[in-house]
Amino acid sequence: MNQEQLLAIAKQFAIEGEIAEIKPLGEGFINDTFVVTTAGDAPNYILQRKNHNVFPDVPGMMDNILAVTEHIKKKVADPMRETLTVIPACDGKLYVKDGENFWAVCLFIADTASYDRADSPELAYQGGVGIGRFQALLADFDKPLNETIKGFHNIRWRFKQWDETIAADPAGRVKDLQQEIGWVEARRGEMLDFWSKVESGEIPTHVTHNDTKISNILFDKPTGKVLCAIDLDTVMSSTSLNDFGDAIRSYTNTGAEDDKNLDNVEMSIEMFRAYAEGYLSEQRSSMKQIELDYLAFSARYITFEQVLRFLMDYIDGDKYYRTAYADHNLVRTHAQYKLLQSIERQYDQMCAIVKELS
Ligand code: ADP
Ligand code: GN1
Ligand code: MG
Repeated sequence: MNQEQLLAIAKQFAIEGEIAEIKPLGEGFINDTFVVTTAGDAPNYILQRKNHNVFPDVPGMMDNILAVTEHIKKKVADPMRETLTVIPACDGKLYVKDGENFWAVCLFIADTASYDRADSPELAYQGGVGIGRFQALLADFDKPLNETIKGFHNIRWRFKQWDETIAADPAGRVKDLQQEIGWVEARRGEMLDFWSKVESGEIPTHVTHNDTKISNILFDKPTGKVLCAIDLDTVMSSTSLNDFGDAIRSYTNTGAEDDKNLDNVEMSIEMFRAYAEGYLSEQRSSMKQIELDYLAFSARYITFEQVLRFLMDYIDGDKYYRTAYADHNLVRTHAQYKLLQSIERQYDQMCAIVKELS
């Protein structure tokens, strides 16, 4: 997309001020994100092309985002900074449809920092506070939410997709992946056992974020404290354990999600403790015993799910995640599997920490 095309899209939103520049931001796996800078005192904006192959109902997704952010705004001291602000299009819709593509805009929150990895326990603690608070603010949200991605963290559904993808083998890669497929199959039973507890209602469901990696949290630059959860595309009803598990997958990894050097990848127990401490400081009193009992397990669950999803996409011929080179999804699979093994090795210690903190 060139500046002119981007400008033509941005101008269809109810943006204040004169647009000075539109620049790409970051390297998302799913959406394309741009910063819209305006001249003078007007605010800046985030413009996003939402990936409608991943999100089949972008209007429904935007309705979810508007509903939860309006709910949060009523409860916080600084409503323009402590959650996203959706900027509608000039015609009142929450998106602009341009051919095949859907676009959305929100306010750019200034004086914030975001990170790709946690480099201090203090940051991990703050991240835990951020997600704990996000869930607490939405605990009394009682409108139905659209299911923006079917069965997103439902491992029974993921195994259905997995079985179909392996049977179809569209890229002819299955024959070379027997070891990796074995990693997934060896854990099928325990993962389904956990999910049956969610299906039966034993583990309750709440409004959850569902994509809690560290880059989806904004921190306030002047104070270093957590400000808000962003990237609300996957806000849906699920177990809050998924938000904890996905954050642990991200904050505790001593390497990168796609590290080629597996020696870099371990689960840092120090970061685990810090994140759990922050999260429980907000959530401890509202959690059921069974949620505490499975808190540490959720890190195994979500990291396993990520191994399955990266490998499934590789088998499928790389259709879901954006990749930077030919076997990127396989590299991600190996790095996440190394992390899963590290989590499994330290699981007893993780359970002991949760017990101590709760
Ligand atoms: P993606 O779907 O590509 O992951 P995100 O919504 O997470 O897109 O945005 C990518 C990055 O852009 C974030 O990690 C953050 O650094 C920055 N960002 C996104 N929204 C805002 C915002 N409203 N204010 C400031 N920075 C933002
Ligand atoms: C994607 O959109 P982003 O980059 O925040 C993915 C997550 C994965 C993550 C892995 C909608 O998150 O589920 O955990 O990549 N989001 C979607 O880094 O599939
Ligand atoms: Mg993101």
